[in-house]
Amino acid sequence: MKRYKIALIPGDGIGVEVVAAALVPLRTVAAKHGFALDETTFSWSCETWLASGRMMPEDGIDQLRAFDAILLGAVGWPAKVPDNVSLHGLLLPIRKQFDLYVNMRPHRLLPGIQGPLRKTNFDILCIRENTEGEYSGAGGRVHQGTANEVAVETSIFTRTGVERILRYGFEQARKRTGRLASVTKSNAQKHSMVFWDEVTEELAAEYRDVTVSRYHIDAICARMVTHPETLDVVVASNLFGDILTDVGAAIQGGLGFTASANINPAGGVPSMFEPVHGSAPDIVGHGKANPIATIWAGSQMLEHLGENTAADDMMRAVAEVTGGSLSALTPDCNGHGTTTSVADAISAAI
Ligand code: GGG
Repeated sequence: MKRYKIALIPGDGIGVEVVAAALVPLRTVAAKHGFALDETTFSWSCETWLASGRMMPEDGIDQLRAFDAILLGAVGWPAKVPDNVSLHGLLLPIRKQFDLYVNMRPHRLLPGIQGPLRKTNFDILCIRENTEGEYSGAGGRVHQGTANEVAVETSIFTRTGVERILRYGFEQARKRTGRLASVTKSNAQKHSMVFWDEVTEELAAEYRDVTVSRYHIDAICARMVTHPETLDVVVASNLFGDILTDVGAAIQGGLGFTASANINPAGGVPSMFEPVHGSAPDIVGHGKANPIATIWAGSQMLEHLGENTAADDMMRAVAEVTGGSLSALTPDCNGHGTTTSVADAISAAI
């Protein structure tokens, strides 16, 4: 029997609840399709930071290196730990150290889910650059606490970084409907974003079968609401992709539905799968968290591991449950279900 070593990082808040829930259908689908998930839990979180001053041990990245994949819940407990500390101490180092430069976030409505738009016929794959750009962490502050205080946050766009994420997007567009939207703000940002546009043009000459549209971030945010069906593969920088995928989450019914795959296409390191949502301290312990984003991320993980039939089976089961009685879903879908009852129903459908 094939066995996969899976590192679980439930993290903070509802991250703990949704990871525990997602494991139920994951174990069921693994048993059904004849493979095993060997799980190891790393309880790295804001609690770890409060106890040790670190979000993960110094050798945390090395501890994760031997795994086939990582399933992460959520990071952040702003009442006790500044959000920039928790993010730069756990999630971002994993993305950067393992060079998980592709962040793939699908946006489509599951059966039975209405969403806030009149339109339902959209299927968007957002591909966010995941290791550099506005999240580079380069910068600093001087003259802190004085009237002359200065804060500098430098975006870093390398040819390697921009070209490989766009190339990944072109390849995905080829596999889908042959349409790619490249997102910048190159009228205002005349260095980095003009460079992004130039690399897009260079690659477009190589991928003549792909139709390329260029959008400014503000325009594509609006388009995602008014004409989402006109978009297919969308490639954006780190920050723009993060913002845009919250719009994507909104149109697909909320953050409880949006999954995220952090991938190093070259392999050799564990890729990481997570729901897009955060730790949601306001609903912790209420059993209200929607587990579907994490279950969808689990399906992305299975696909990445090469267990495509199991991945499809899991999404079929998700669709069967969302397409059934809405009252069985969690309160974000106006249902009366709980995190565990939804996960159990998906497991039963498998
Ligand atoms: N599910 C992981 C999580 O907690 N995400 C919240 C977040 O703010 N992530 C930052 C990012 O993806 O850039």
